[in-house]
Amino acid sequence: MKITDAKVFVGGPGKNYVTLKIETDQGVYGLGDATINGRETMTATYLRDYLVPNLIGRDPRNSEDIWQFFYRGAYFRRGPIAMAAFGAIDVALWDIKGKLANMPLYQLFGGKSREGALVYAHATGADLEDLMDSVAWYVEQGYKAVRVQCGIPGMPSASYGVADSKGDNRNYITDFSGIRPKEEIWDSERYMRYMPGALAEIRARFGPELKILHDVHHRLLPREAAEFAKEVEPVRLYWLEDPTPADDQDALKLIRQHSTVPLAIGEVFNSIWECNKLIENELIDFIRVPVTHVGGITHARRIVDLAGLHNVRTGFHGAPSHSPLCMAAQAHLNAWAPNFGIQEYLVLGTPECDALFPSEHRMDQGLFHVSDAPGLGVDFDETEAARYSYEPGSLPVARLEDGTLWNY
Ligand code: KDG
Ligand code: MG
Repeated sequence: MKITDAKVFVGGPGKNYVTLKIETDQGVYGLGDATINGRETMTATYLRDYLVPNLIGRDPRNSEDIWQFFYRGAYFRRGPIAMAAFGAIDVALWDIKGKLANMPLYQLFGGKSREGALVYAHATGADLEDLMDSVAWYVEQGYKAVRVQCGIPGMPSASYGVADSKGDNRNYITDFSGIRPKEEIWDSERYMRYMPGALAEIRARFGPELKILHDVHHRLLPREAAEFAKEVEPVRLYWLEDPTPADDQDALKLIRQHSTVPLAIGEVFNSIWECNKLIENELIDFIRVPVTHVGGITHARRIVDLAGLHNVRTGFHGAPSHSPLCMAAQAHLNAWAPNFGIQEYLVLGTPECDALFPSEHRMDQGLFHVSDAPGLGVDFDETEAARYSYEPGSLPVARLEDGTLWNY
């Protein structure tokens, strides 16, 4: 069996999804996602110029050898672009493997460990009242876990992840269009004075059962993060995400020494080498890697297994930066992984997105039910894809009030 062609598509409804389709001489094809927010043309170019020419003629069933060829064969290893590009290839090869076996991918991993995987939704508000309405909307839809982000009084611009309306019709206040990033102003002191009380009010309003998550989005210094984590302990968060950048990994010890709040980190990591020490030293509780950005299923499984040995659960990244193909790869891992925790959920559900990526995956009452179709269980409609093209866009940057560039 041989790979005969591989095509790369860039575009989608409101997002520059980078979609890879690998074709074979047996008519079976596989799909993968190489979307990387704000850098989409780079994974597309890496695939088209370097990886695809090296794929043609290979046996698609040898996904491990192909992974090793691209990883070890690239003398300058890793990095987000390379790993996301192999990630798309790897997921597409697993899709082919599942279709050849006539089995959904979770069966190839070891079968289902659960029916329905817990997901969390994004509730946001320009202010706390607006956020409370947004949380209430998700609770009414049956969600059991909700991430909460709201505007901070007096903060000159929106804080991370805030949207201006409720329910499923939300627009992030930040404008992601244009190649030059928008700039937001951040103030850690205002945030630290306001947010612990706001989280306590959310807990008081929604009671003990709701799983509440909060994303600090790398904005605090390690000492501030430790103080914040200590202060929010009574809220009993399901997790506190990215309280400080994980570049300085030893700094996370400071948070652990001062608080038992569960920590979720890793959405910007692209290999096991960025999280093995955090996992082995049990400095985190949830590993947030997105499957395609860590080189696909082959490498993600190694991270999941290592995490399982150290009581670290999965909480795969699922922001709209990933297409339903990445989400499907994660859904199959979520169905199987003995150390599954929760899945971030945003992508599936809009009619345009469903038309581009048809699938039988189903969300019900805050649980994700993986499809039993062979392979990933998601297709890609090339006629729909022809409606879209690359739109220049960029993630914003953050500055302090005095102009100092900060962590976004
Ligand atoms: O691409 C960057 C976004 O996906 C990221 O900012 C979202 O922090 C995020 C999250 O937790 O989903
Ligand atoms: Mg995050």
